[in-house]
Parts: sequence; structure tokens; C-alpha cells
Amino acid sequence: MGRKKIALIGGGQIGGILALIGTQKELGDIVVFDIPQVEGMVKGKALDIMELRPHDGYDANITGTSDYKDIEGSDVVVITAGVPRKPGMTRDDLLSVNLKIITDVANNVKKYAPDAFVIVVSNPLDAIVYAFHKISGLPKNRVVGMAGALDSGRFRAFIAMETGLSVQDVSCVVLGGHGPTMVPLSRLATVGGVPIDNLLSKEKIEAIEKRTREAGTEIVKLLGNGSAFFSPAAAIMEMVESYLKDKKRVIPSAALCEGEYDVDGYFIGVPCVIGCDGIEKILEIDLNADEKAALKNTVDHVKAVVEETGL
Ligand code: A3D
Repeated sequence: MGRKKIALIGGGQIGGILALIGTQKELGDIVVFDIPQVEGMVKGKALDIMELRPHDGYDANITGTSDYKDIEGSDVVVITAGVPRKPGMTRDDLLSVNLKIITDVANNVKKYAPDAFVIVVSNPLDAIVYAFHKISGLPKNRVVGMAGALDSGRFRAFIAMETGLSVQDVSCVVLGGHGPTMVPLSRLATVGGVPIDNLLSKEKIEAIEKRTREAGTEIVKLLGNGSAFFSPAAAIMEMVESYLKDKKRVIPSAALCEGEYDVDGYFIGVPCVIGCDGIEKILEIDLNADEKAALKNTVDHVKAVVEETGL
């Protein structure tokens, strides 16, 4: 049977951490692809991780390459290829440069790994995953954008930080586009089954929602050069693991909606069941009037950015 094969397209900040976490979880052999200008960088990272394995005894092979042929037959492809934000930039400012990059990536994934489950991470996420799907022609259950996993993880972290309770017991969901219009659903957030409005004041909850919507920007400002990479990599690996192990976890992800949540033809962050068939199902939530209005607002924003792709 052999090990599963995971291809990472983009071996930068997130790509490097992904290779490390994937190795530590022994999810499969990992190929890190990047452009020829930085081939040495990905080969170096791969070799460094190969040499880390003896310390904890991880059995996986990690290689770096700038030859697309090496991703042939991958079971999973994670795309972080592109440019991250600098302070003062919005995610949408990255559209034209990352659209060119995703076009090249999509054509090569279609050629060498057409059967893979593909997770797109490059920003602006909701438009780039839309473009990848259009250009590659891969089926909708095998193309997904990672954003909700991270956004709801951040929401969980802030709830745990404010309540002082275990992050493990915090459960919540964030819907919509990956940007300031995202919709953290506080009404449904709980700690060990206890609604958060039993634990935190209305003002605190509103402050947590605001911090969640701006969490990426908070880190961009602090780092001064680039965007978050530890937490995005961990969020991505949750999705990879759910697919490879057929766990059927419910993870908010940017999936192609065709009628769900009154959205038709766009990738929007919604709760998804991830198992061996990829995005097996989108789960619907009965939203109240305010939540519906907030979702419509974020969908309108995503549509406007997708419009700019001309696809
Ligand atoms: P970075 O460290 O710059 O890595 C990106 C890598 O992509 C670099 O090594 C580049 O050489 C490589 N690359 C550039 N062009 C190509 C190409 N044509 N083919 C293959 N590889 C190429 O960035 P990063 O890892 O910090 O972030 C990667 C992307 O993820 C950016 O677009 C970020 O905005 C995005 N991001 C998304 C989230 C979400 O939650 C959606 C979170 C954090 C970052």
C-alpha cells in the first residue's frame, strides 16, 4: 500500500511548518515544491526535517523540489504558493499577483495530481480557491479553501483566554469570507456545552468577535514582515488529517455552495464534513435575521473580489 503522498506547493513560512507538522503526525511522505529561484531553500528545509526525524523517530520522507513531476500521484495537495501581506495591505491587495501564480499551479496540479484532495490557502482566499476550481476543473468535493478552520481556531483561543477555561472545551464556528466581514457565530459558541453568554459579558463577547475578525491583521502588524504561519499550518493539517483518516470532522471551510446558505456558485466559509470523499457535505445552520444579514454582507464582498478575477 505504501505511505500517502502529500504535496506542498509553496515552501515558505506556512509550507515549512506544514512539512514539520505533517512529519510529526506521520501523515505520509511529503514533497515540498517551490519555484526554481528558491529550490535550495526547500531542499534545505526538507533535509533539515529528514535529520530531525531520528530524535523522535518519525517515519516519513521529506523532499524539496522545483520540478512539478515530483508531485505526481499525490493524495493531498496544499497550496500556499503566493505572496503574503505586509503591514497596511488588505488580503484583496494580493489578488493580481496571486491570481497569476494560482493559474500556473492549477494547470500543474491538474496535470500531475488530478486525483488529489486540494486545500488552497493563498489569499485573497475565497477568490483564489474559486479561481483554482475554475482553472483546474477538479470536482467540487476535492477543492476547498482553508480559512474557517483558522478563524474559528482564533475565536476559540480568544474565548479560552478571556474565560481562563481550557481551549479544548471551546466549540464555535465562523462563517463567511476570510476577511473583516467574516461572521463569528457567538450565539452558538460554548465552553463544555455552556453558552458563552453565561460566562462573558455582552461587551467582552463583542470585543472577542472584533478581535477574531482582525486577528490576521493583528499578527501582520506585530511581525512586520509577512503573516501568521504557525496557526494556519496547524489548521490546514487538521483538514489533511480528517481527509486521510476519514475522520468526518466538521470543520468550517471555504466550499463551493450551490444553494446552501442561499449562495450559488461561490466558495464561502461554511461548516463542512471532511472525510475520505473530501468535502462530503455542507451542514446548514438556522440563522437569525442579524446573522443572515451579516452573512449576506460577507458573501457580497466575496462576490465583488471574485468578479475582479474575470473568471
Ligand atoms: P511565504 O513565506 O512568502 O511563502 C510563499 C511561497 O510561495 C514562497 O516560498 C514563494 O517562493 C512561493 N511561490 C511564489 N510563486 C510561486 C509559484 N508560482 N509556484 C510555487 N510557489 C510559489 O508566504 P506564507 O507561507 O506566509 O503565506 C502563503 C500564502 O498564504 C499567502 O498568500 C498568505 O496571504 C496566505 N495565508 C492565508 C491564510 C488563510 O487563513 C487563508 C493564513 C495565512 C497566510
